[in-house]
Amino acid sequence: MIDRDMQAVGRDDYGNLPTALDDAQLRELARAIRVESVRMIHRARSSHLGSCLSMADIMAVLYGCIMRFRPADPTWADRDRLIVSKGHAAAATYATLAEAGFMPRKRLEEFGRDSSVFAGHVTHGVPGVEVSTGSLGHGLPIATGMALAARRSRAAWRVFAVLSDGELDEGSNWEAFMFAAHHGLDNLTAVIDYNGIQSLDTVEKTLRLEPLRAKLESFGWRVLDVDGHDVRALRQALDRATASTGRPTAVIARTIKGKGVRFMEGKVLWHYRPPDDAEMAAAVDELGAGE
Ligand SMILES: Cc1ncc(C[n+]2csc(CCOP(=O)(O)OP(=O)(O)O)c2C)c(N)n1
Ligand SMILES: [Mg+2]
Repeated sequence: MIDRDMQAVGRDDYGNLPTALDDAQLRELARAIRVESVRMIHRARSSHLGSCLSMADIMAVLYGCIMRFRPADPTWADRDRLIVSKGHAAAATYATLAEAGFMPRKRLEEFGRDSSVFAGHVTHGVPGVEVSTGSLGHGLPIATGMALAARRSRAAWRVFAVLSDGELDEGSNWEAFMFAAHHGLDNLTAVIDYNGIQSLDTVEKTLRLEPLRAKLESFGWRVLDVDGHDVRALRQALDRATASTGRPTAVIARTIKGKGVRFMEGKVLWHYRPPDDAEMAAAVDELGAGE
């Protein structure tokens, strides 16, 4: 196991994490993202903890073994780009970036403070953030444009977008799905955090998405369907996605909202509600960091 402090992991001359963390290290990274998310949202009395816990493994795998980036040089021209389209999951996004080395973990304490750049929705200006998000349905259209730009400039960098399932209610996504397939953007990967819950109810009751796989395939995408909490399965899917030729890839990552904290798992409540002191302590205890 790596040290809980990812800053201590051996890095190359550019401050990068080792190119590929192993499965145990990826799980440890995901756990660190979850613990930080709990603490940040508790401290700021903010929202969207369930959303953050849902995507921790996806973020760990993307930053731990898939994406190419240099934390000491966040705007390195050849970096892979990630758009976190479910921008309400800001705590997990900032925690991932801190764990990946873009900034000291201490900076996460700024989350939700007045006039801090660490706003409650993913905000450009935080080291490593490509684009501000939060208004759902914009991330994939932006990622698609970036992927087309990379293609046209013959650049080798890839584009990833992390979307939520409720977010697919936004019609703009479907225009982007159509556009990306039309242009054969095989440098684009969309990861859909498919937890089955949106703000107020289940996806099924709010606006049915199924059959999602068939819909995406009919739009011309390659589709991979995986357990979104199994780091090995995620890694294999994302490796396959980046090796895809001729078509963009969608990874349907089946997740549980609130994953890792039993009393939050699968509950709509924790979309908005921050944990109180006792709930925070119980959550951190269960995640294994102690207090
Ligand atoms: C355009 C737009 N409409 C409404 C909202 C308010 N809102 C915030 S999160 C959310 C849905 C959350 O569910 P989901 O998209 O499935 O994300 P999850 O938290 O489950 O990953 C909504 C409707 C928003 N951010 N943007
Ligand atoms: Mg959802």
